[in-house]
Amino acid sequence: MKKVLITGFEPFGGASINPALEAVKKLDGVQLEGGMIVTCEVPVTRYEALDAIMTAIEVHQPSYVITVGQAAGRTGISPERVAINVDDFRIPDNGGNQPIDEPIYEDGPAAYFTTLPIKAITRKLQENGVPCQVSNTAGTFVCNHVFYGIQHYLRDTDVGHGFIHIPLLPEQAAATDQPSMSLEVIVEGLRLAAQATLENKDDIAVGAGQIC
Ligand code: PCA
Repeated sequence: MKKVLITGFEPFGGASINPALEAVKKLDGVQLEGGMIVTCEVPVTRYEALDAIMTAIEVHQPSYVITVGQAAGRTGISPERVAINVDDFRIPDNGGNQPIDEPIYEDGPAAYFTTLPIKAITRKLQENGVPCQVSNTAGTFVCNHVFYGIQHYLRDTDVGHGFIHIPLLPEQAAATDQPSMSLEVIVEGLRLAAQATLENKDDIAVGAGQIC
C-alpha cells in the first residue's frame, strides 16, 4: 500500500492556530484509492522543521510527501511550483532565528521545482469545487525552507515531494480583510491532492501561468 505523507506546521508568529496542523489531524490514516495518508506535525523552526520531516520519511517510507503550511492572503489552495535557495525571514521563527539572505544549502542549486503533479492536482480540486491555483512563490520563510530542504534531501530518490499553501481559517480571518477557507474544504482539498498525486505519475500539460 503506497503511503502519502502529509505534514502540517504548528502555529507561528504569536498565533494559536495553524490550519495546516488542524487539517493533518483530520487526515491521519485516511484511505485513498491505491494508498493511505500518514501525517506528521512540524515545528516552525528552521532546522528542526527539516529534522521532523526527515524522521517521518524514514519511519513511514512514503512514496510521496506533501508538506503543507498556511499562507495568509491566499484565496485558494495553492500547490507551489518552485523552492528557492534562500532564507530571508521577515519575522523570527519559533526558535528566534531570523536569517537574512542566507542560502539554505551553500552548495545547493538556486532552485528546485516541485516533483508533484501540480497541474493535475489543481484540475482535480477545481473539478470538485475546491478553489485551487498554482503558485509561483512559496516565500522566503520556513515553508520555502522546508520545500527546498526536502527537495534537496529527496533529490536522488524516486519519492515525489512538493509544498502546498492553504488559506486562513474563517476564525483567523474574521476580524481582518483576509480571505479564508473552512477546515472541511481544506481537508477535502488536501485529500484530493493526495489522490491526484497517486493517479498522475506524470503531470498533465495545462496552462496555469501568470502575467505580472
Ligand atoms: N506558514 C509559514 C511557515 C509555517 C506556515 O504554516 C510560511 O509560509 O513560511
